[in-house]
Amino acid sequence: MKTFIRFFFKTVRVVLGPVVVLKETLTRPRGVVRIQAAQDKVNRQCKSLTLYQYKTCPFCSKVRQEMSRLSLNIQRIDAQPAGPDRQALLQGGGQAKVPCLKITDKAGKSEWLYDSDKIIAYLRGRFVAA
Ligand SMILES: N[C@@H](CCC(=O)N[C@@H](CS)C(=O)NCC(=O)O)C(=O)O
Repeated sequence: MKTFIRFFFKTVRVVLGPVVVLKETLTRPRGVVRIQAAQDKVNRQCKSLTLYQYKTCPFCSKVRQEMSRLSLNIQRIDAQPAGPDRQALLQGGGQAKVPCLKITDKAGKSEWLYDSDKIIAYLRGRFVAA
């Protein structure tokens, strides 16, 4: 069953991937404009965040659009190819699933947040009024 679901999503990504990328490019929101000091503060906060994603994943696209809307400069890591980044996602978060937001606190402890809706809710809760 798990293999079937992975195959299904892989097929959807291959077929619909270019559409997802094109739609994202054409509909990318303008992004909030903050005064420089506020944007600098947000940029510093974003340094503790990393988005594990695939370029052609529609759920990742949804999160990236929200990042654009909120003007968040969050590092994006392509976790699709087998390799150290995908391995880091699997080891840290427990699943090779995207999107996943890695949130690192001041003590260096990381939380791995899965699910596009939860990630978007987290970003809005933290940055909408920033
Ligand atoms: N409900 C989840 C769905 C996420 C999802 O299914 N992601 C797919 C990529 S489109 C995935 O990571 N599949 C596992 C894989 O490709 O190995 C969300 O909204 O984030």
